[in-house]
Amino acid sequence: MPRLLATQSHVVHGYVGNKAATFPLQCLGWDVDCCNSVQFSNHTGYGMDKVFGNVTEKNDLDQLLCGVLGNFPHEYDALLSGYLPNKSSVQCMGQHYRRYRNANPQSIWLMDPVMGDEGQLYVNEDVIPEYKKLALSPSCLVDIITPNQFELEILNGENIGNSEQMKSALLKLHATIPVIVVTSCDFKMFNDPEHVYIVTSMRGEKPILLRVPLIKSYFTGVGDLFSALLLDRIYKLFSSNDSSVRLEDQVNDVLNVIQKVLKKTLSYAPKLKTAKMGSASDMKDMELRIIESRDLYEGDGSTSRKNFI
Ligand code: PXL
Repeated sequence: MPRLLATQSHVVHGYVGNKAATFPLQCLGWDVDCCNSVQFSNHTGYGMDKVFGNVTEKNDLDQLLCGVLGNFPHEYDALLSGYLPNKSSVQCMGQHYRRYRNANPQSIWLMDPVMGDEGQLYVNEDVIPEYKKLALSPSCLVDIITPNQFELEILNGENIGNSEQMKSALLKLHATIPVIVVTSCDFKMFNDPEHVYIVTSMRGEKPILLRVPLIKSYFTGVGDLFSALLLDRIYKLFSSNDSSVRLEDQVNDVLNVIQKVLKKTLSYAPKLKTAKMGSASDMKDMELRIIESRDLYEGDGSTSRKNFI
């Protein structure tokens, strides 16, 4: 059974961070260990006046990661990192994961550099230089990174307005990281508000563009579910010696699963509607139906390339 360490949010109610990642990964046969970067009552989309709980203090996060990686120095096949609220939590995760990954070269590390979306930051600004250091250092040991376009622009220090600029941002990041999946591009770049565009890029190969129909609502935790499922598929891709299995097919498969999970989630909402961020009842209706989707995570093995452009 493959084993994974995930460092990201815990929410008591609902499904983001480790709550969105753990059960799907367990369904896929992973033994999942969780280190919680925050413990909140619910996700922040409910409105900051409705979020209770705490950020895991620097010393506590350090102790937890020191303890688990000290006690079990060769336990994990994969490392996953997601939402980390501030500079010291990014630094702490980075130091421990780097050390582990260096001592266990067969393991893989997926880093989702969660900073914000569509021009808006939703973590402390001081995480930016830390993520830049982690992702761009010549001794970077991250295997897979999953920024959205806004996060890629932050890492790159330049806006991306066309496909040439996208290619050059990818090339720059490939100097340190072999696999990049840009999880959503600015729709203005494609003049197509009906679809979400995704770029998958393997170092040394031509980037590939995929798109899926946009479901007009406001879901939270989709990125966390995406990174968990992608890590599962990439781990299996790297461990199989079958060279006909390709990254873009794995990403395509994960996108199909996510679409089904979102449709399943909508099917339980009282009425089909567009949820608004900050509305507590809308947020509750749009909590991902992680349990109800249990039969979807494997994917259907479909080789349909309908999402490819
Ligand atoms: O990645 C989504 C996420 C993770 N963690 C917390 C959040 C959110 C999105 O709102 O509030 C605490």
